[in-house]
Amino acid sequence: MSFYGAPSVEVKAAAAAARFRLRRRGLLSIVVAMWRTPMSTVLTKSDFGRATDQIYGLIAWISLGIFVIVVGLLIYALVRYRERRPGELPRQIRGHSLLEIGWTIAPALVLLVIAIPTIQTIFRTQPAVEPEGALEVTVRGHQWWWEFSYPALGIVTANELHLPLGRAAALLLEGPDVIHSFWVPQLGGKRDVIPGRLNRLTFTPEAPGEYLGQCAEFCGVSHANMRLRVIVDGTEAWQAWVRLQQAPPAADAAATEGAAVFAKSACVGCHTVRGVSAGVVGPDLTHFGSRRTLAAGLLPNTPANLLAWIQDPPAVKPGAKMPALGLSPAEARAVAGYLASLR
Ligand code: HEC
Ligand SMILES: [Cu+2]
Repeated sequence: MSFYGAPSVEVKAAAAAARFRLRRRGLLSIVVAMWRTPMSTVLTKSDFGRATDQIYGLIAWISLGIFVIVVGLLIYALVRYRERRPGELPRQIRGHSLLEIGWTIAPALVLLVIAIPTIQTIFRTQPAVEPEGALEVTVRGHQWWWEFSYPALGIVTANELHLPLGRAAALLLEGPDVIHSFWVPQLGGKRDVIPGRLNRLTFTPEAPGEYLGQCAEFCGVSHANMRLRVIVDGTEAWQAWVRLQQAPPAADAAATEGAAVFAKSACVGCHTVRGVSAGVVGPDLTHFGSRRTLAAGLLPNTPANLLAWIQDPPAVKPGAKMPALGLSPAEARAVAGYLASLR
């Protein structure tokens, strides 16, 4: 399978279809695409997002007002002072103090009107203390994947952050290597993840769904492949997910061969499967089979993708910190089957 060679037939066909649609519907389709984008900052689904959106809205209305005033004055001047007789100039004004003071103060006032709610919102969205009943999650940015741990629940997972609907999530951001930035546009806020420093991001998800995110601070060769998703669950789905994650890993009885390969390979040095190994270099794999994606949202978690990954990670994801371990095809298939069964 080639991920970085020439684009595949499907990719070319999809691009051609998109170009065709674009030509047919032109501007409208671009507007629709912007509106439907899964990473839009203006289609917010959290209190934090709404707070920043209100400022966008205010700025947009102020800008519209200024636009109307400026264009109105421009049209007035064009008509009122147009050249009536050849060579005739309107009365020239220079050094009109009132005008000059006016057009200096007006922009300053506009900035002030924008600054007040902006500063208020910055303080409001950075609470010094966690809101009552918040769910605490430690987010660790690694080159090039995300680790999520829920200290109160004893859960550790990667790349897919599950949160309960309507409950404040208090994220504590830190990282072991370089600076990353946690960004899920629809949930609002972009926050740097800085080694040696604990940053906080607090928001309350307001609609169930799956929200895409992306590392937003260049962090090396696979920065663009450092994606994440936040899955906001209703009460039942959330409780079911917590129960599943807290349960011990439940490998298929048929996967004993794969379990043996895992246990005797280098895998155990880098990965945790609760009760089996305790590596911390790579993602916790205790319930890997329950994840939708692989390698920080790069690929859907399918048997074929998993096999390709286990055989040669850097071929799938440039620079990946998991080396190709030279497993035989049979071993790779067995261990892939074992991991997929860890639900
Ligand atoms: C040197 C440490 C190291 C070793 C050894 C290692 N891995 Fe990994 N593994 C990683 C790292 C780091 C990642 C995260 C890569 C990324 O997404 O950028 C990873 C990712 C993975 C993932 C994807 C997890 C996810 O949720 O996206 C799987 C599956 C996996 N490894 C399986 C294995 C298996 C099976 C072995 C043994 C054959 C193994 N790993 C050996 C470090 C290692
Ligand atoms: Cu990055």
